Amino acid sequence: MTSTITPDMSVPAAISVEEQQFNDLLEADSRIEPRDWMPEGYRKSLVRQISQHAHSEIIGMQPESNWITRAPSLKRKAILMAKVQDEAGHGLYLYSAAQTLGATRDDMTDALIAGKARYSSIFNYPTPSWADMGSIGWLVDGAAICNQVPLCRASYGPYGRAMVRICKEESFHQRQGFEILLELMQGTDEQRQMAQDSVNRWYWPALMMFGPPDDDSPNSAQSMVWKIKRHSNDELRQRFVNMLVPQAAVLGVTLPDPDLHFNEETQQWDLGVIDWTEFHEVLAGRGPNNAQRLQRRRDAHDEGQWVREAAAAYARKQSARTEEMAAS
Ligand code: FAQ
Repeated sequence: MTSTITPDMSVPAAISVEEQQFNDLLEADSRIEPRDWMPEGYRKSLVRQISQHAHSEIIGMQPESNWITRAPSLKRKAILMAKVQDEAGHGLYLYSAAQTLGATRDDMTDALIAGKARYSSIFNYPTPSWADMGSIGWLVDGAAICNQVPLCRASYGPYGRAMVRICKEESFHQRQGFEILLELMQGTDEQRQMAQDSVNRWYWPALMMFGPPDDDSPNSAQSMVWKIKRHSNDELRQRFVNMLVPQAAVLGVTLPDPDLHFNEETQQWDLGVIDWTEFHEVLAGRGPNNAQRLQRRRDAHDEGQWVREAAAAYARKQSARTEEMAAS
């Protein structure tokens, strides 16, 4: 045990050598690796955030996969298919990162299909038009990048490293969404209308992706001490809006917030009031598509049962063969 002297030189708090090493690594902005000692709360918080993030990527495949068969050209279809596959890959990196903390893939999947795990609120909204593929790329992937670039510096090594690759791919996703909207905005009146209608529907839910306001965000303070989160929810939301305004001008779309205005003093774009009731309704499972998203995930899990069984049988055979060869 070592003891630390508290700033007021009062009762010294005793902490273990391992905890001191953990604190030193954080202080030095180094990475915590799976072999390192870590407080149980740190491990739990990471499993919570990383598994929610993984579930978001997997459920997030559904709103777009809806359009793969209906994309307006072969090229658009190939791009969309590649994007949706990327999201599956992101889910896999993230589940793997959570597994390094002792979480099992089966437990995480069971929690998701039982409706006990969270995933991002944004994926409970419908995609009735092709322009929604543009809005998801521009707004949803755009918000994801704003939120996730700082996570590349998350203190937990496997999470931070997974985020580096994910962010590179999200950047491509964001640009392809922007380009879909740009093409629609340069098209007919009907296409412009379709793009604007889609932006109107996705703008506010995209702002909600950053999580509740700072004074209603129970996990933020501790996550920031542990250097999992580097910025608060409101800070990142503000950064996102500042980034969107000039991009909306290039596209020629209007952001559906009549109160949005530039604040000369702060040099930021002040936004109107977010409807947090809607956010809490979606989190409580009462969003437009919650039931459908979960049902689809359950069906996919059931339909994949034979694949999991076949893979397990193959793995058993391979290890029996390896053992036989080692024994001979
Ligand atoms: N939806 O105390 P905080 C993507 C929950 S990936 C649902 O502020 P925290 C890629 C929160 O979990 C999108 N739940 O929590 C893609 C907590 O509940 P708990 C996902 C939300 O963790 C693009 C409670 O509210 N990205 O888009 C949401 O400090 C296109 C209190 O909140 C990530 O997961 C929400 N929006 O901050 C895929 C990024 N917001 O666990 C396909 C990593 C909050 O106490 C197509 N995660 N909650 O029961 C994070 O950065 C953080 O976890 C936050 C929330 C910022 C999401």
